Amino acid sequence: MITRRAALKGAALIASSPFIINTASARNPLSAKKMTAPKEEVIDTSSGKAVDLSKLPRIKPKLVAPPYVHTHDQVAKAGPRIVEFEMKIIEKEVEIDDDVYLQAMTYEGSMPGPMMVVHEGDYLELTLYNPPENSLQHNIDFHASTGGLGGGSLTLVNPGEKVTLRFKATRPGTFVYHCAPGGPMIPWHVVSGMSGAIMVLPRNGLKDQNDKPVSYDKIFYIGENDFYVPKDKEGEYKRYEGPGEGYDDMVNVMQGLIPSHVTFNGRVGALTGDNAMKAKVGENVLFVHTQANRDSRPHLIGGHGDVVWELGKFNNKPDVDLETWFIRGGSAGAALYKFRQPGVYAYVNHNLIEAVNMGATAHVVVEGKWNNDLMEQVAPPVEYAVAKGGKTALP
Ligand SMILES: [Cu+2]
Repeated sequence: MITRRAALKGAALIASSPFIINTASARNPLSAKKMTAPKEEVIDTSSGKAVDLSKLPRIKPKLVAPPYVHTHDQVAKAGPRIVEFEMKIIEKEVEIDDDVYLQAMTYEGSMPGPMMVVHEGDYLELTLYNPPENSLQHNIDFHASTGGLGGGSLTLVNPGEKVTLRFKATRPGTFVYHCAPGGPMIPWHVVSGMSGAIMVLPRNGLKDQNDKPVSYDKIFYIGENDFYVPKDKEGEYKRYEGPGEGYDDMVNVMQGLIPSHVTFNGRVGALTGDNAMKAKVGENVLFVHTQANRDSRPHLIGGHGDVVWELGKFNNKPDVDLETWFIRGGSAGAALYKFRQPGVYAYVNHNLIEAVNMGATAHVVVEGKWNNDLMEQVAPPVEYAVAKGGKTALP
């Protein structure tokens, strides 16, 4: 019998599939051979020994859209628990810049997807919904998890299906999650918006470079996306009816490795102007920065990274006093900074072409009193090369 799932995955039956593109049908820019799945891939876990977690308490935090993060304790108040989340995959058209549209694929409608926070030793249990109105197969690969392609093999869901995955958070740090539905679908879904981050906090909270406890008053979560929007012959950005329609064009742009846009939180200006992040002088702010596909170079203009987990993994000693830190594609890092001066800070990718011309700029508006000891304009601008006309010592 051919199940619906098999039909969706089987290349021979693609013509009859109601879905435009799925894992097996996509044209691989390199080789079709690479798409053959080895039989060892674990696509269900029923052969494993049952684990009894019935005694563990459960909580179910409500996810919130970035740059905000759901409420959480920094220091765990009790022992491990099961932290349940629900996420819906939403395919929708998004305006990523004025008059530039992307057929986006998202977790919960935002880019990046919402951040999940748990503590080391907790179990994260996610129910992932792929609503029937979607056109594609999706899944989730948690870099924080162990085995099963990060959960990717166990969470493939067709439109109209849901799945629940549980994994134990054994390594503290900030980690990327992203969609990875096989072969050339993987980069396409990721650069269409399907990535996010999870933070696994040490049970006793964060420690600085001297092993002293540190905490944050506020946390902001910034996801950088590289987008590859195709242009028509006139050089205008193209707009498509659905994700599948733009696939071939977008792959052509992607193969050049030069994005059309590099944005924070899914849109040029998503975190500037009225949407700027807000803080106060004296506040300790944790910036979590994620990039699922490409390298990024966070820099806070006018500030620093006081304590930076550049690799995002809290068992490693953090760096201090950084000017710019490096986020490898496929990772998330964290930087703690205490604001000492009021004003507007620009939080950028310090490839300045990407920041200014392509979109990777955010603002932090900081309230408080100016400190002239740290910086003072000793003399305001005055003209210094004064014209000689009208001045003479001659009799
Ligand atoms: Cu996907």
